[in-house]
Amino acid sequence: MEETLSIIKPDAMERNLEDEIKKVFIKNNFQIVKEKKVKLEKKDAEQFYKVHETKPFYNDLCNYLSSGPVLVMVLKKDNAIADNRKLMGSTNPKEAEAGTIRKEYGISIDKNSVHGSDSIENAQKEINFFFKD
Ligand code: IDP
Ligand code: MG
Repeated sequence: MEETLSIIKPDAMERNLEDEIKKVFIKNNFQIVKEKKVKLEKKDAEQFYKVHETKPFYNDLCNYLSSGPVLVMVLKKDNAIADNRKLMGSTNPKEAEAGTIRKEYGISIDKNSVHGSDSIENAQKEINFFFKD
């Protein structure tokens, strides 16, 4: 089985969607093997999103991710990384397929409710970032 990192982002936490989104993962056969609620400092967000540091939206993105509590989870199932990306839907909720988390709950491209790792390498890095043990 494969593990991936998922984050319920501040816009969804703010709207009390934490339990509802967790149920979507469980219904889609993901096991939530680790979870913690954290409030990131901006420097943590900058490190987490370092791959985007040259993007014009980097500063806003880091301000946003550190603007309130987030729920960080390790999700496990066969093909967890790709299956989670599919379940999340496109980065822009307006372009996301019906039934995806971002289509259901996302507000805009920056407030799109969830993060999910995009590769085996990044999943491992992101899991270690939040759950070093
Ligand atoms: P992903 O979350 O679907 O993997 P990435 O390209 O890795 O998308 O971008 C990381 C996050 O940065 C997105 O989830 C989104 O919140 C934000 N983002 C991406 N592109 C834009 C943009 O063009 N404007 C504003 N925010 C963006
Ligand atoms: Mg990404």
